[in-house]
Amino acid sequence: MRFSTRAIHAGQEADPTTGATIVPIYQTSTYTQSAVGEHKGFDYSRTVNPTRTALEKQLAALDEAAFCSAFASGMAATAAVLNALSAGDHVVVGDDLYGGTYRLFSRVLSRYDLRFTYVDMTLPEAVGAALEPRTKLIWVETPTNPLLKIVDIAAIANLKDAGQLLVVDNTFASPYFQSPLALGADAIVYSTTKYIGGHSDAVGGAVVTNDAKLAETVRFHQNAVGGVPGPFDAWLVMRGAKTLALRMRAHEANARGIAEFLAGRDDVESVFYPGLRSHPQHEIAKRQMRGFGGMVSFTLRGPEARTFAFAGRTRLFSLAESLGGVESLISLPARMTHGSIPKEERERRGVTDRLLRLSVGIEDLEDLIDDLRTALDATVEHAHR
Ligand code: P1T
Repeated sequence: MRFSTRAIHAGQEADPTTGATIVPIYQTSTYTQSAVGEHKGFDYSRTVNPTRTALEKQLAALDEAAFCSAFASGMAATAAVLNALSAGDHVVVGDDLYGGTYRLFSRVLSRYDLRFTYVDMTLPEAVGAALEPRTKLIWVETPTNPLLKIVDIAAIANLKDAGQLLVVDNTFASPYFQSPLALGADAIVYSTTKYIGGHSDAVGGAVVTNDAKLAETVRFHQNAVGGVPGPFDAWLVMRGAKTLALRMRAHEANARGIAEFLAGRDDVESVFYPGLRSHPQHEIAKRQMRGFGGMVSFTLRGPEARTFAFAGRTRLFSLAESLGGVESLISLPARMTHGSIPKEERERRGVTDRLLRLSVGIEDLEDLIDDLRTALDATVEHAHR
């Protein structure tokens, strides 16, 4: 079956008790047993819940994978993968990544004696050079947040040995535009809060894999640590995921239009969008993705004050964290999503106070461009000061 059919049908069997066509929200924490240990496969909702199970089957199918565990957030999903490691293990990580992932690695897990080396993953040789005998995990985000760098997943997969896991955070591309498992990754992590849920109304995460042993380890920690989504959130993510293909196509068409609009303005300094021919990894993106996604980052000419004024000036683009919903958002990563990375470190990586990030929604493109044009024109005097 093809993508949209899987998105709409996988895991979505009619309810066995009532025939309800849509999977019900099983809002229960527990299940009545007919005798001690005798039940219908459900004993306690941290361990298993039918609504969550339906979501997990659907999400596994989106990546044509065998296994999925759903989590209460993208961070809980990330933490569950890292739970597979032991003290003393080493991780190689990209140096441009979501600030919350950096915070989890640098301020929580490093206290458990896990070691992290950050490298520019657009250079596979830098990844190769960072590998150590104790390296157990290579953590890739691509496209990266917020600079939209593209990491060549297959090239990195070729570097690793059997004892090393390659995990790709596929949140920005979504399973519609990128299939990391087919490129050699061992597992995929999602924040389902973003494109998969798609409506900015639920927080969630997922780990997807074909590796039965890894799947069992993640499932064990899902239950043992307990970062599970409630039935209603699982249901919201599941409902959103059914329209992922339609939405991703619309996000991409709008993002492409906006990237081109911005690139054509004299008062815009640089535009980061993997779909632009000028993007340094455009060829890799073309090869490993089926589309370039809905995220666009850019910097304006002029002083920092203009960037701040502009960010507060758009009307359709709400100034807000997060991404991947139908509505457009604008953010200042250095002050918002990446604020937990120390300033010096952040700026070394290119996440300056002048970087703006758009999550381009699926409104009418002309309205979105009008909104940006109005805000740019209103702040243009700053640019020439
Ligand atoms: O917010 P949560 O569902 O826990 O997901 C964390 C996460 C993981 N991976 C990537 C690539 C992400 O972008 C995120 C969350 N990011 C934002 C909230 C943001 O605005 O960038």
